[in-house]
Amino acid sequence: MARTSRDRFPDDVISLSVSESVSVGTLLPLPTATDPDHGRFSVTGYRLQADADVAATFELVMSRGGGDGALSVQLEVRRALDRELHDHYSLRVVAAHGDARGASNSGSVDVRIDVVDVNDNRPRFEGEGRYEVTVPENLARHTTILRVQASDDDDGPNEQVRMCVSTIECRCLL
Ligand SMILES: [Ca+2]
Ligand SMILES: [Ca+2]
Ligand SMILES: [Ca+2]
Repeated sequence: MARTSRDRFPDDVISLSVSESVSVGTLLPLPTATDPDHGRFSVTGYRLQADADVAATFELVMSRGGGDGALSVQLEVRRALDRELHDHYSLRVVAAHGDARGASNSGSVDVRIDVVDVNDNRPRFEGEGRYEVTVPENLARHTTILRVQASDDDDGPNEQVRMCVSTIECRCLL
């Protein structure tokens, strides 16, 4: 029996979104490839094509279940995500089959994983977050005596900074 058909995924490219606060061990669903051939030429496994960093972050988990015994595949999050370090990952999942003569006619799907931001960073003032300024006693009213700047590593509304002023200490030097 000659192999005549490619293993096929429903789409060539898929996109997933996952929160950067996702727990290690979380499983992300992937589409299952189908193979028009039968027997030893059916889909028997999946393998990951990715660089070392991606491969250390995600791992394929295969299971065979359901009434038809089809082999399903999921992506397991292997280590904590941090959107501020990596906001997306790209990898390829290749469907393997029973024919050991090579992968030239295997099907594949390219997966893009976007890491969704959570508000896990506080605003930081430039410098050490401590400012000192000396002003003359006859300073004119409404004179600008200090400018401060703060930034936040998060994204979108999570990086917006709101400032207020409070008096924490007032010393009068005689
Ligand atoms: Ca983070
Ligand atoms: Ca923030
Ligand atoms: Ca964040």
